[in-house]
Parts: sequence; C-alpha cells; structure tokens
Amino acid sequence: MSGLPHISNWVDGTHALPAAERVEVINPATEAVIGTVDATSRATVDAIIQESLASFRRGRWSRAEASERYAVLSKAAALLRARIPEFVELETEQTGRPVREMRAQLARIPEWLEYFGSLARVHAGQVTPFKGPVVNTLTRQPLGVVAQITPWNHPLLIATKKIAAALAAGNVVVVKPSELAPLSVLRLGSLFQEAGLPDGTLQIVCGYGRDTGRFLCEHPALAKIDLTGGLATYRAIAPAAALNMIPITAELGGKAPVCLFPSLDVDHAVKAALFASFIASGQTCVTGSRLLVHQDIYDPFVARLESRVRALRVGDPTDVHTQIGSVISRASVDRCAAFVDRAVKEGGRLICGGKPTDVDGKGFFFQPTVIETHPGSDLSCNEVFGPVIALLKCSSEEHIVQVANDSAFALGASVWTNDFSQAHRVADKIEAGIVWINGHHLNDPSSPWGGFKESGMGKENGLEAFESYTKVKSTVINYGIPPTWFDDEIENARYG
Ligand code: TXE
Repeated sequence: MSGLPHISNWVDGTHALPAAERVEVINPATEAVIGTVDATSRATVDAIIQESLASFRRGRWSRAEASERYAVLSKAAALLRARIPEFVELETEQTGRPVREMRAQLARIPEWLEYFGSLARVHAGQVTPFKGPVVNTLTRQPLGVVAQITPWNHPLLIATKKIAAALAAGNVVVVKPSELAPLSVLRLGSLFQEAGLPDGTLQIVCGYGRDTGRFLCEHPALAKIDLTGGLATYRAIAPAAALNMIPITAELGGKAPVCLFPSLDVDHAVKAALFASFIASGQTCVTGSRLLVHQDIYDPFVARLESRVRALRVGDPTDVHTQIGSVISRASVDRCAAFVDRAVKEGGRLICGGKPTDVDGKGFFFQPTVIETHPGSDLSCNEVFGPVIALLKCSSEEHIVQVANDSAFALGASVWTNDFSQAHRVADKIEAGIVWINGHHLNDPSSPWGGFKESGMGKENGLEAFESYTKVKSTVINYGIPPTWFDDEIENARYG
C-alpha cells in the first residue's frame, strides 16, 4: 500500500491526521487501488460532530447574511467550473463510468451551487393574516449540524446538490461520501475554503457505511439526515434517528417504468429505451429498468432493440468512444449475474447480453442485457442497479399503467408517445415522484427530485430541498392588545 495517495478527512478547514484504519478505493475498470481514505472511528465522529456544533453556535455561517452565502456559493460554482476536467478524470477513475457521461454530467454541477446560492439571496419570509393588532412574521432558520450520506453512482453530483441546499440555508454539513468513490467529494473541502466558506462549516468524513456512517447517523446532536442509498441503509439508520427525533430525507431505490406507445416511430422508441436504461450501466435510481412496450410496436421494437444493444460499445471508460463502462464492484457483477439466472429460471427469454465481461482481462464489467419477462417476476419487481433490463409486452394503455404502478418503488417513470392526450392521461395516473413525458433522466436544480413508496421521502432540488434544511420560526408582535386578562371585570379581554 505504500506509495498510494492517502486522502484523510477534511475537518475544520484542513486535512486531519490520517486515521489508523484505512479504506482502499479501487478503480472498477482496472481493479487497481487508486488511493486510500480514512475509516473513521466512533470517537473521531463524535469529536467532529461536537466541533461542528460549536461551529454552528459560533454563527460565523449560520448567522451570515444571505448576501454572503450567495457570494460564497457563487464563487464555489466558478471554482468548480474552472476545475471540471480534473474532476471528470477522477470521477471516471473511481466509478468506471465513461468519460463521455462524466463530462456531460459534471459540466452542469456548478448550477446547483448557483441555484441554491441564489435561493438563499432571494428567499423571503412571510407575514400571516393574524387577527387583531398583531404582526406575525415567519422566518426560516438553519437547522444545525446535518449529516449527508452519499452514494457512489454520481458521487459529485449527489453530494453537491445536498451540500449546496444545506449550506445555502446556513447549516453546518458533515458529509460521508461512499467508501467506494469518496475522492471527488474530498476535493470539495479546499474548494469551498477558497470560495470563502468559514472553516468548520463543511466537514468531509470517510469510512464504511456500517461503521462510520452508522456512528454519524446515531449521533443525537444531528438536526437532519439526508441519505441517498439503499432501502436497507434507510432501515438501518431510521430507528436511532426516530428515537433522537432527527428528520430524514431519503432518496432510495427505484424500478422506473419506460412506457412506450404505438404512436412512436420504432427507431425513436428504441433510442428512448437505450437512453433510459443504460446510462451509468443502469446504476442510477431512475434507471429505466422496466420497458413496458405496447403490443402494436412490440415485435419490430424488440428486433431493433436487440441489434442496438448488441452494438453498444462496452470498454475502457477513459476512451471517449466508450458508451458503457464498468459497474462499481465485483459484488455488483455477481448481483447482475444472479438476476439473469433467476430471470431465466422463471421463464424469462434472454434477448441479449447476460454475462460478465472485461477489458484486457480486468475490470468489473457486465454486458448490457435485456430479458423478456412477465410482471411479478423477480427481475420485474426488484432493483438490479446494473445493466440488466426487464422487457414486458403490454396489451393496452390501461395494462401499461397497471404494470407501471404494480411496484413497491415509485421514483421515476417515463411516458413516450406522440399522442398529446395520452401523454397527459398516462402521466397523471402513474405513481412516481418524477414523471417525464418524452424524456428520461432530465434533471435541474430547480426541479424537486424524490420518490414515493419504498423509493423514499422528501425531496432533493428546488425550493422543497432548501426549505427542508430550515425550520420555521413564528414571531408574534403585539402592538395593541393590553395584558389586562387578570385585571378586575375587564370586558372582551383576549388571551389567544
Ligand atoms: O448502497 P448503500 P449500496 C440502492 C441500489 C443498490 C443498493 C445498495 O438499489 O443496489 O442501494 O447499494 C452508506 N449507516 N442505491 O450498497 O450501502 C454508505 O457508506 C449509515 C440507490 O452501494 O446504501 C454510502 O455512503 N450509512 C442509490 C451510502 O450509505 C450507511 C445509490 C449508500 O450506500 C450505512 C446507491 C449505515 N448502516 C444505492 N450503510 C440511489 N438512490 O441512487 C451504508 N451506508
């Protein structure tokens, strides 16, 4: 391990002394260890939270003017924009996602800092219609020290959207990036410092979820937990958070239906399916993992889909021509293979793919896979989080809606049709936190993002996310009701 860069936690404006235990970070496309990060102990987590609390109470950021928060977040956006190529390289290295995807995704991330900085600057309080000679103001205050648990699939995007919302609202943030891809988030510490964020306002703490993540989420001094991860992780952290009265925003899994109707040109429908299903090798919470295809276009659709999927360029993520990179780990390859096995045993028909693959004998790759199956099968119901897609033939619009909604998840869904009325009708009936019409994956800092049912609760993005990082304070200012209640024989005295 000697010679490998070790990046220690970012705490109180500097890289802390390295922890005794370390986590190796692996490039999933080459299997090379590319660095190590801290496996932070409970004692260190506790000390960081105490220091974060002190930082919040000192008020250097929590009581900063809105104009200062705007200025810092805007500067951070500019600094990040100037360093995108360096972050793209790192993100590709630690996730195995094609450089082509990372360039497109990262180019937009500064917008989250600009949006939430602007929101901080323009957000106004309210005055209620309180009865009588009273002015009641509602103002929003930051919550305190918030914990953010972020995943490996879009490491920088997801961390930045959460950090931007929380900082804009004046909180102190303790973020724990995924142990599988923590390196880009660790670079945000010095970037925010350069932007003028007071030290001790953004703490970046690394380690395994089952240890460091758990130690963090069990701490009673937190004011909020914001998680993007699996349902099992939510269930692991929820009991302690409930006892400690800590609210949770949870962005969990999905099984997004891609609803394809006969008014579409078949070629267009296939392009829609490829885009929805195979970005990030299917490792996003809104992956179009169920293709619900109307029977009137089914046969030509399947023929065309098969030839396009077989032609996808799987390979070295650093090659600009590569369309499909690796998945995140060997465990992920094994999970994809197990899904294929079960799907075939349940009577599914393998259209294409279905096997692990590699680049020059290395890497955690899995072939883009499509399996014709039936509603109710393991593959139709459970999240793969990889490039293994369920294909389902549906007999009618009603059938498509019924199959789309027959899921424990309800995060993303897309409806593809040239029939205007059908688009609205179907979108209205689909149970999902985000429904796209003639699109998929479309995302903007202003657009609330989050699911229903087992896909989670609360929202990232938008005013909803900003306000979820605040608490409402009601101040009641009396300018005309005398405190005469216990005087003798007073008529029309008011106490409420
Ligand atoms: O996520 P984990 P994994 C879903 C997807 C995937 C499944 C598991 O279905 O197959 O989750 O993926 C931290 N206390 N999504 O195992 O473990 C962990 O360290 C506190 C959907 O990679 O949930 C990491 O920082 N923290 C999702 C973060 O949780 C804990 C993206 C996410 O990792 C913890 C990722 C604990 N007990 C997975 N256990 C999306 N919505 O995009 C883990 N963590």
